[in-house]
Amino acid sequence: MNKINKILDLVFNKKISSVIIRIWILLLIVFTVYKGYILGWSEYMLVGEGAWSLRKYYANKGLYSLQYLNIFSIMMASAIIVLPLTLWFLFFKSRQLFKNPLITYFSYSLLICMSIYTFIRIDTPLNYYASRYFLPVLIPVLIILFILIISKLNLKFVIIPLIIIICLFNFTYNIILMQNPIFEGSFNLFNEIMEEAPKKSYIFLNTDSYSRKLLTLNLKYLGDFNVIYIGNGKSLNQIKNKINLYLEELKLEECYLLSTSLSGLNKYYKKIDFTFHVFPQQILYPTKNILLSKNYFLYKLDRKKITNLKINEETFYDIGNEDGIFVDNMYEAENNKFRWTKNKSYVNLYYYKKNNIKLIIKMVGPRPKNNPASVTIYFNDEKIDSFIKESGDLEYTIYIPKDLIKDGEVQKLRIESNTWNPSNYGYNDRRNLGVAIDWLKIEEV
Ligand SMILES: [Ca+2]
Repeated sequence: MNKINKILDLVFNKKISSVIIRIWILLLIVFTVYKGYILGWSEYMLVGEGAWSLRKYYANKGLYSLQYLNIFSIMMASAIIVLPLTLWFLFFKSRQLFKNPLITYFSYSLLICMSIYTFIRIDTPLNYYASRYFLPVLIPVLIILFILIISKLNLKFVIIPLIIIICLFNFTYNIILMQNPIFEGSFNLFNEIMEEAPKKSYIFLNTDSYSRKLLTLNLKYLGDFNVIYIGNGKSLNQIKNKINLYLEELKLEECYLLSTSLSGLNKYYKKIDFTFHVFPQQILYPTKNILLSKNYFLYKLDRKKITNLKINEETFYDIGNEDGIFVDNMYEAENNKFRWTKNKSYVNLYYYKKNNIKLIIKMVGPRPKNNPASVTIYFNDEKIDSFIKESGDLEYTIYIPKDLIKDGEVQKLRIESNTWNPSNYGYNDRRNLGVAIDWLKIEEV
């Protein structure tokens, strides 16, 4: 015990602690500058798995990369000025400050937390979400320490401007968030479902995970429904089997199926359009949200109807016009006519027969002379063709052997290409555009 006390005495001695803490702060700064340089100006951190694979979007991008440093989000979470001021005072007023052992204690605590988010983990892909790591301990410690420092140094004259800066910073975001509510409009969706399905019915969800989160609890509480999630699978046979198993197990005669992916079923459906907002995946706190839309398809089913469920094949896909269920990862529809692809975009083809087919893709839109699109087409993840698309219209035909078609499932078409940015050519459009697609057509051969 004596030894521990002696160590504590040393560590909390104001001269020694002022040396330790100043060296510590210097190390933090030097390390952060060094790693910031590595992150922003080298390819070293481009590799990473899981969430860290997102580094390919932000590493090696110069100053832009630095927003992804944890220290940057810690500053964002504490009104920008609190952390730099705290470190400044600890460094330059250390002797005076460490007369108060509480300040010494909180300074060590802060530096331990800061070390975790610098030495151990320097960056985060989504700082806005990562803020939750800082909130429980680091931010309270920082704020308490900051208050202790202000009162110890008797900095009355800076308190008013400080409060103004902090309030301005926080209220700016709060006001913007209040002006852009994200959960607007979903009540209509629940109402539309409740109009069709009586209370306490069984509803099977065959949806993406966003819809699962949105619908499961809300339908349970609002309509007293029994909600069962059966995955996001797109194979009709799997869905039929799953629902049949549940009906047998629960001894049910009837149920409902709500799906985001099975648009081509032959009957019994009500289509519900749903528009909703999401925050964009970006590093700073969101100041706007993006409007997205989805189509839900509601089916009323019993055992007989389930057995008879067949899919109407679609052979014509009009992109840009009511195409929400076909397209994935493309830009918004323009003039109800076409959509631009990104460097990787998808079209879901509701074609279920094992046939040799040809797929005709109609592309439109400009493209700079010195930068044509080099397009590669994948069908169910198999590379099947590649070609060059220059400015203007192009109807391109691709032959697909029946071996590549998945029986009874939705076929996935992936379109990859290099992109061009119109803002580099004098247009007021900062998107990275691939090719503009007007329609696709399947013909059996
Ligand atoms: Ca079209």
